[in-house]
Amino acid sequence: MTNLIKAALGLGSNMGNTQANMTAAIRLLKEVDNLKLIDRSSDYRTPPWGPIPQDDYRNICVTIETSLSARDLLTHCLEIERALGRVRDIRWGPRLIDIDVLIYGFEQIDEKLLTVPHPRMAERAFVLVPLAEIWPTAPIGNGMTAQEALATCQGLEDIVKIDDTKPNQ
Ligand code: A4P
Ligand code: MG
Repeated sequence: MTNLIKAALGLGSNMGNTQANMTAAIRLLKEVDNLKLIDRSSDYRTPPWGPIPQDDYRNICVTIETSLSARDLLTHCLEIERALGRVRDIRWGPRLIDIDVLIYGFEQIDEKLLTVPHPRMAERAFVLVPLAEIWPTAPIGNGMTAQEALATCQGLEDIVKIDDTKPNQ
């Protein structure tokens, strides 16, 4: 692969078997040409963010290296969401799987269908905690790293690492 870009993806699931949904999403990501998975964070149980009452989420982040353009990367993420049966209805509503492009190198992209770095990342503990675990120096925008943003982020205490060897987590 030439011209490799390091990127980060955020994955969330709060419907069905969330562990199986994550595993399936990772498997499909690994099958994408010109995309190499570098790191996967732990899984975290996180309270639902936003105006819609819904179940807790399982959130993870992964880092990848890719020669895909940012737009093609997003297209693959959306295809994987579709392949896993995601139906888009309510914005910010419950979902089988959501895959967001958090970071794509140092690029700033502001297009109709793609904004990178992900605009709501800096205040979301459910993104920053898994991201900082695997890529503390991740450039999340405004000259900040993931690790630095954690210092001012609210709700860190509600982000709980999941131990899947124990039942009912
Ligand atoms: N889009 C633009 N930029 C991006 C990007 N960087 N990555 C566009 C991915 N997509 C991007 O997304 C709508 C459109 O956003 C896409 O088609 C793409 O062109 P969507 O996934 O259909 O809609 P959504 O996810 O409901 O909206 P949005 O604004 O992406 O929601 P968020 O911000 O992802 O929030 N609480 C917890 N604890 N954990 C979660 O993971 N997730 C959400 C969804 C709400 N609450 C949550 C969680
Ligand atoms: Mg999304």
